[in-house]
Amino acid sequence: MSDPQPVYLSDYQPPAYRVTHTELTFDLDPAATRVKARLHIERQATASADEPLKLDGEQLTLDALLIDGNPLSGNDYQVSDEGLRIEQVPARFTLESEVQLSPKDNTALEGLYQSNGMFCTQCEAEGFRRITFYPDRPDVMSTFKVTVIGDREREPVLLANGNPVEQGDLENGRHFAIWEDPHPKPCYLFALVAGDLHSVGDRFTTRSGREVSLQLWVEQENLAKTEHAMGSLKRAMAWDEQAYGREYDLDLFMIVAVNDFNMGAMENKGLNIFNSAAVLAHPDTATDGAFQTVEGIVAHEYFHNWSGNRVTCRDWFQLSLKEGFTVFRDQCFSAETNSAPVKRIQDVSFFRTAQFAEDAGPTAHPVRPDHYIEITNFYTLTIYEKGAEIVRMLCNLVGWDAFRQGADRYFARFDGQAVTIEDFVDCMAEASGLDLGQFMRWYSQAGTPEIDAHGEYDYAHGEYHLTLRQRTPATPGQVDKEPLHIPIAMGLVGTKSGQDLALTLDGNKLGKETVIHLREDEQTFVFTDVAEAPVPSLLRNFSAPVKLHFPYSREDLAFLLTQDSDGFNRWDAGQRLAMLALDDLIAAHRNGVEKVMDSRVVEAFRTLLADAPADKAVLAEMLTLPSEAYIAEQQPIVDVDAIHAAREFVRQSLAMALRDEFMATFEANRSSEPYAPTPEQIAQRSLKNVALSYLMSIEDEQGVALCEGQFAANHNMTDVRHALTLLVHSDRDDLASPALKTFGEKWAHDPLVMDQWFTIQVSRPQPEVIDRVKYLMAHPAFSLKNPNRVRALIGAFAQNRVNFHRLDGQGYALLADVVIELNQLNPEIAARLITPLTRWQRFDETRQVLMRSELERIQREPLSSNVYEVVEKALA
Ligand code: B3K
Ligand code: ZN
Repeated sequence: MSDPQPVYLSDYQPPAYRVTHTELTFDLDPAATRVKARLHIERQATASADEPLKLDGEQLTLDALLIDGNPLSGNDYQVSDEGLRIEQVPARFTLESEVQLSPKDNTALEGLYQSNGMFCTQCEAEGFRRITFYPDRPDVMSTFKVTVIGDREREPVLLANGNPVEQGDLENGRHFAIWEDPHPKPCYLFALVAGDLHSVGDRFTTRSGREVSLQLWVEQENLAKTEHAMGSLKRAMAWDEQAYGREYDLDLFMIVAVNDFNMGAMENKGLNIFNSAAVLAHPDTATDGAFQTVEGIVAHEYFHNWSGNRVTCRDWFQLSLKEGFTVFRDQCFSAETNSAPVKRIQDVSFFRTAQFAEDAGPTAHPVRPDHYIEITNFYTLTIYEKGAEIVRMLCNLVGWDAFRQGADRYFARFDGQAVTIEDFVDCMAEASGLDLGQFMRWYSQAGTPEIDAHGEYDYAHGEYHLTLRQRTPATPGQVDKEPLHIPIAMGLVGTKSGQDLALTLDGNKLGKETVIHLREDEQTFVFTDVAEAPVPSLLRNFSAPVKLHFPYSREDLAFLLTQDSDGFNRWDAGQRLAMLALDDLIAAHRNGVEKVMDSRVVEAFRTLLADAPADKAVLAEMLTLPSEAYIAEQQPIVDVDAIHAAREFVRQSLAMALRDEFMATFEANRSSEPYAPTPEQIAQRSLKNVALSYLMSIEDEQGVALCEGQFAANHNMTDVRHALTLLVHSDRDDLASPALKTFGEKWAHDPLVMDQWFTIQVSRPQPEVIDRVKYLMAHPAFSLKNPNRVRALIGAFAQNRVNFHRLDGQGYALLADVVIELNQLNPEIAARLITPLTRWQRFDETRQVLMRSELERIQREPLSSNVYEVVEKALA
């Protein structure tokens, strides 16, 4: 807890010693688990004979240490806070150690801990050092043999990675299981689970005929919530074979659901461990969104088996090598199993809201950072989502066929190795013949590039001149930025024909859509033989993670909204049009001027409703206004109240003007079909629920009745939750209170549903919410020790823009209090929770002072390295 020091990428040294084989024995006990390790260690040829052996280890009580069977005396080694050091070791030897640890006191949920009485592990990134002394770095890869000993009654099920080789009874009511994983792996992929678990099983036959047994392990009461995850797993296994030619490589694949988990899930070899929220789903308890999340995360973790496990990262600076690639893979999978345009719209809208904010704040960092204090703080939107956007750009630049060949090369060449981002990009360059030198800057340069575009149609010559200028704003520690290689997918839409025009650039006929490569600070592209005046459709399908500014008129946007052949850009045109109207209304609110609704937005929405696109899910997205968080990102100084007022005004104006259309849309999309999370049903429900939101925004009497009816009908959680949210967020306590009470009583036994109950209440726009948060923190279903509960209550409150940013600072103080308490219990979650406070520069002077003073209050505490790093950056 004293002045944590940064680690630098430039300091990377290959390991002096490797572990070729690891044998572990766990004698499980909540307060005193004993871990015996037998490590087969070899000095690397490149290391000198007097190189000391340094093993990582934290919070371990060392009871025995032997080299080749000979006990070491206290003078032969040193143990510090960071680990174990042995000055002299042979070139090749076995090291045996025995340590003791207390899983029940492990509230950080890293290493070996207990969740609801169940033993489980989380080792990525550096949790293994809390289990035994070991070179805890991803470039040390070893085979593992693991013996787990537990209580027959308390822990009837004993699991670890790989294949089961033996099990049996011991005396005193104990029993054991032995597992062997033949694939060398870094220790961050180690996993152990022991508890009273029940499984559902299934099978999958791989393309080459390997029979894989699939097991999903849960607590007994959750057995009915496993079907969707199992189906998702099988779809993911088939997809990876078909899309990437990747087969599963063991005879057994297991997923375990645990209640206390810091992240979504973990891709441990053969034994994925999941946050129960990311794996359990039942129509009565999970929304459509949750079903889709489960499918995406199950696929993501499965895909890691190749992109991450078989080929892993050399060091943690390369984290995006596995995460960016794997997110890209899961995005493509979900796009294929659901509505592809909607998947892209949802991903991009999240990205532009949350990752852009990260890039614009004090914790901005490159996709490959060059230093960190606490690697746990770098599991960020930049590493994951921007990393995925970079991989997507690569795919678009080289084309799918070359991309797939590049991926094949990568997996073949580096199988069983720990490698770097260059290794990946080199494979893509080799497969495509493209020079990706300049492209590599995407990995080292932080910040969101902005492109100022303008275009001119030359009637006399039938030419369209498109000029693009790029700049990337300074980010902490990176003032000067170099131009990036930016692929811009585009078309020119003829204003007369409404069609994509044929594109000719430098004499080359390019079809009706092309990707232009922006490489310089400024470039002009001259399209010739342009038959009519066009409106450009730029950055189609969000072909690069940039902000693109083009001086579109509202007429241009209304035109693109209906005419653009790119579904994503049609949606985006609607968002841009709404943004222009919102900007005016925000200004009106600030200046105390009467708000007037832009009739062009109303007419655009009327057209959408009358002449609806075939994909109802796309329509639902098009009818959804930019979120308050997204609007805030577009403002130079965030005025939370003006944004809220302006957005509400637009919602209500649309609802009043188009009341009958929304009513008709609602009626046309009601259904009493049995629930299924199919794309068609999800699309229909989302459209119906968007219509209901508009009706409820004006508390339309008939709308209220429909909403109450939907809540009471209890048809599925998507509809119930949506109706409950609308009732609770309305201004009517007579609607909110009884619904909350009914729901809370009905689901008191189900923590994941109670999380939704917490979130809905603390997201209310009404000002007394702050008291509600405090009251709910004392609710028996709440616990600061459970990350899901913290996210559902505290995390959700911090997203409640009008109330978190109250002018009396109470919202900030509440968050800081929780961060201070969690800093002791769970530093990883505490550090994540601070994020909204780190964005203080974006607000007005009064709020800046309040936010900073809370950060300073946190800074005065004795801090974990996690919280220390974030606060330090935020106040720098
Ligand atoms: N690889 C894990 C990350 C867990 C790290 C937690 N400190 C989840 C994933 O990306 O699949
Ligand atoms: Zn991942």
